[in-house]
Amino acid sequence: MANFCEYFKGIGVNEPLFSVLESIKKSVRLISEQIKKVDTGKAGTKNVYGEDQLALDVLADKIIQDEFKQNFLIGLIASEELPNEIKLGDGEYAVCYDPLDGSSLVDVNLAVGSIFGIYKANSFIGRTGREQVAAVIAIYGPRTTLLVTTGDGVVEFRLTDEPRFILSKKNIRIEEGKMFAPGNLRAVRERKDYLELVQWWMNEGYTLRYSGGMVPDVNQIFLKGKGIFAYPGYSECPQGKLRLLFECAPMAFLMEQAGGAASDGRMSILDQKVEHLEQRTPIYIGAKKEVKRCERKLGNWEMS
Ligand code: P6P
Repeated sequence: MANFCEYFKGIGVNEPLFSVLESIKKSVRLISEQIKKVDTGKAGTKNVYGEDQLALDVLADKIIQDEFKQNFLIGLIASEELPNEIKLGDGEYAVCYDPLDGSSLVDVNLAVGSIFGIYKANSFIGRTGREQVAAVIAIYGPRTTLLVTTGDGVVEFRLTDEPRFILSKKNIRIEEGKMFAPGNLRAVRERKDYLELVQWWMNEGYTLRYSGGMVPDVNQIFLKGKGIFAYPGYSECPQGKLRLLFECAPMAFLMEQAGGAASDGRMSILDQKVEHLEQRTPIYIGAKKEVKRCERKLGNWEMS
């Protein structure tokens, strides 16, 4: 099987973008090694959302920052764990990332992930996800894998014992099939539209697949080639919990590249403009037909 370099050179990815992907790849390998051995306790600090940071959150962020600071092509970064975007230099690439999404799942030994969105920009403010030139998710599970798109479809790489990332799946596509990942289920207490949709999925015999980690939950949709992940808003958080820039936009780019869709209930996630780094959005991501169903059933909800 092709390795990371052979694959991207083979599809004509230019040297600068490949160099950025290499920096991401190396940081993922280092994080994968640390997850296995580092304490899963709290770091004693909070992120910009007031959420307790775990030692692993802080460590993963440091690993990524250290890697990116060594790549002069990366001129701007933004991390879900930091309050502001950081200018590193004059590099043409801007990389936003969630260093360890779902990190609290590590202490119950469930899979977690990292999420990266790559732009050519000198600020993330004002961008839309459609401007991304690449997106990567890393899944730290029984295996460490990467799903990558540079705008030419979606492929998977698997980390071997060498360690090396080898191409493990090409041309990942989303078709149809009955699998659902209903996030924020607590919302059904007030959102009858969501309650009715969840009941519809159950009555139709959909298979429930929800771990509480967005990366493994959406990765499952990519690899099974079917399904829908939903995380709606409700009165306590009208825009939902998930962040546009760090989580939803990179996932949406990958999903559209695999023939799926991602919506906030009314428009493509990729067409939402980033007004501020902490921006959250409801998200319905997966097979096109499933996303359309969510738009029909949930798209008219307004905070009452
Ligand atoms: P809930 C993890 O904390 C996360 O940010 C996503 O990875 C995941 O999809 C979501 O929150 C889970 O949220 O409300 O089910 O705990």
